[in-house]
Amino acid sequence: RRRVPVAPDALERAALARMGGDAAAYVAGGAGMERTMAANRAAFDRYRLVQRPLRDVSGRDLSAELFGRRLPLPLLLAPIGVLEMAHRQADLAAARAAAAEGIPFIASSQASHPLEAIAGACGAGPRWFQLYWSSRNELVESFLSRAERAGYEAIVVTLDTTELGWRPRDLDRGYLPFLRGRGIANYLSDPVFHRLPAEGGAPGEHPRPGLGLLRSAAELLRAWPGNPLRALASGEALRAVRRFIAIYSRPDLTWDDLPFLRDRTRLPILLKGILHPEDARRAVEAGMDGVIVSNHGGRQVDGAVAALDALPGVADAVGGRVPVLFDSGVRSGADALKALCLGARAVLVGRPYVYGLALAGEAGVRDVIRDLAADLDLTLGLAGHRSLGELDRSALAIGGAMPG
Ligand code: HOC
Repeated sequence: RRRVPVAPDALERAALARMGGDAAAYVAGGAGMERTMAANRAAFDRYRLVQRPLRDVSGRDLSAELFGRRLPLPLLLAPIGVLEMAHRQADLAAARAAAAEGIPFIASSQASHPLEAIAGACGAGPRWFQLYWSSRNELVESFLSRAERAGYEAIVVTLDTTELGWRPRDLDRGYLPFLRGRGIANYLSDPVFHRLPAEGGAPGEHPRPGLGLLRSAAELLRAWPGNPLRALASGEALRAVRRFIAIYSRPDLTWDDLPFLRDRTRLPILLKGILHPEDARRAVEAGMDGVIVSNHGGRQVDGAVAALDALPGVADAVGGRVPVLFDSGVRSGADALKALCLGARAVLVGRPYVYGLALAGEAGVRDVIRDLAADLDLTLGLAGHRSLGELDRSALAIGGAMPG
């Protein structure tokens, strides 16, 4: 099988070369001038590990507890849509890899397979379900009950993508890989989705004719009778895409909507996309069970605060009442360790596992998880710590200032 490089840059290069132009642009790209993506990486450099020798770091323990389950590692596979772009088996291969390593797989609403099939691929392994809060609450209810029946253990509500961000790389390529990736298989497997009214709102055309999702989707679908979106279109592709986007988008979502969700599931709910301490406090007050500090890997807002810079404030605001998880930019064991020191209970890994998937399917995802785990274990020990419970900000020099 194809070799999966250990070095993060080499991993990315090899995977993007294998995926090819359109898919590579979609996965690797971000919002606007990609300043948020750059800021996410740069933030890791402002926090430095301060090694503490002579502390017997044999017998290390990387386990973390989340919602009553002890995980062998403080890692989760982030929810990522349209994985079919990276590999034919998409979410199924990634879910099997996560299960083999004992870490949660967070299945995306935008998955390339029905959520039940992904649950099957997880076997006895932990799985969480990520929800895009559709404009149709009946679809939200349906996703929730399907997720509960399929044995998902938590719901992750992504709050920063109620509309798709401005992504120049994809706009210039007409979002072809996104549509080709069939990232709506999970929707198509939902009976409520099929019953929703044929016309759905007006998402708005792209301001520049010739560019953008709606226009390019229409062109693509006319040339491509096999695309599942076509089944919804009853002859008119543009109408089908417009309908899907109207169902997907929920720009009017507010804090007042959260009780709707709270009342409809017994599963823990985590809000993903929290950056402001005040929002973190509100999440806890609204009865949420966890928050995920994330800027969606820099894919939504250009020039946003680096997720790592937002983490300490969120952790302070939450004050240990619910777990805080971290997402956006983790590429190495040292990155994960810094997030754990700044208050994260565990971290989500995104693009790196897509790269492993693109290169070697399930085995490639396992390689990425194992490399990250080994790097984290070694770095933890060399920095002078034996378990995650020992970690806090005193293990870091922040912006050049030594602790204590
Ligand atoms: C039209 C809806 O999380 C990403 C995904 C978003 C997919 C939603 C597409 O690309 O960041």
